[in-house]
Amino acid sequence: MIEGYEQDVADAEERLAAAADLDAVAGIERDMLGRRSKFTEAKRRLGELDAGERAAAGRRLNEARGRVEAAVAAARGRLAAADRAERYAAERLDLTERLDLAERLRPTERLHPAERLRLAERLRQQAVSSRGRFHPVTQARDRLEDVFVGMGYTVAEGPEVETAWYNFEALNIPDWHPARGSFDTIFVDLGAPEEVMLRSHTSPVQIRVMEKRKPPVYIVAPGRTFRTDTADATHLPAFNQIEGLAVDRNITMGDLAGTIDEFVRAFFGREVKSRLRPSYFPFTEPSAEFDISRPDGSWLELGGCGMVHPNVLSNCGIDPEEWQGFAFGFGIDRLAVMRHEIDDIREFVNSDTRFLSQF
Ligand code: FA5
Repeated sequence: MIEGYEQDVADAEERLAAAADLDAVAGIERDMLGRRSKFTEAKRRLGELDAGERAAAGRRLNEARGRVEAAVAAARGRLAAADRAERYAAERLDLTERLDLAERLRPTERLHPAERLRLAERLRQQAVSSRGRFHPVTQARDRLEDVFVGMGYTVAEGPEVETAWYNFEALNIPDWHPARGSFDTIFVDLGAPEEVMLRSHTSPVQIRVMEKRKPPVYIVAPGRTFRTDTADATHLPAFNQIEGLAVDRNITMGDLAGTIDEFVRAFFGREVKSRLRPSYFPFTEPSAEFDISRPDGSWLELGGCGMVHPNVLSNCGIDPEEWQGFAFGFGIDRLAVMRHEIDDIREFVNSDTRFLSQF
């Protein structure tokens, strides 16, 4: 009674691996492990064996059941994943769909006018409630602008394609400087003699603003930035930064710390812990990196900041003896991740409306 399982188990494994749906798996499980199965029957009859034989037979039986159970679990896992993928594909929204009310009302032509009116109003409300909304990163950008405008800053912009002068040199990063390597720059070949690239940070906007405007200057510059970074839970190759620049008389590191503190409170609207760590950027001296605490107690780096380097001011025709400044550059996508307690920054670019409609 305990022989011949090897073949039964191998057959079951094969059938489970080929099972096309969860019902088929349940059927095989019932046949093999159910109350009326050969295994259950054999277990009942173990008592008929003498003690020596019983232990060995019991072990063999358990082993065989274990293999079938494992194959059932594997088949369920495989089919559940396939089912999920299929459901996601089926539920995907066609964002080009147009809500054509006139078309949808055509079958109601024979209804009483009052009834038609009620129906039209219901359809209109449905259309309004399924209307699109701003992407959470755009919402974060708007909110950041509001916070800084409230603090007296104006909003500046710069191009996404930059020359080496703006992206690096004017920022005190000459071409021999090792810091150039740390920006993982994406270069663009436009056939021009000068080096052209997708900007690797929003700091070039500092230069563009200071070239045109004389101090005092208080600006923020949000925008897209690009690096050869591989996407992971905290990185995207195309991401957003917000640059801040304040140039005035008698500006100190204390003003910088106070500004960051104020912005964190206004942006998050709750108590979050933040810290400044000494760091290095060629365009600021001294420099710091700015982290905020995650719910699990770990720290996420949000950006860099520091006192504008005198060479950067001079490069823009501003006398560093007379004027001082501070600057910062934060990742907007990371700010949005923190604000909504999202685990993976890649969610922002998957364009899954079920995810995006939560914000
Ligand atoms: C800079 O880009 C400096 N320009 C910041 C700065 C400005 C310093 C002004 C001093 C004065 P960094 O490479 O550390 O520094 O990037 C700043 C922030 O951008 C990071 O802290 C992070 O929040 C965000 N960031 C950088 N790379 C990525 C990426 N691949 N994906 C998402 N966010 C990123």
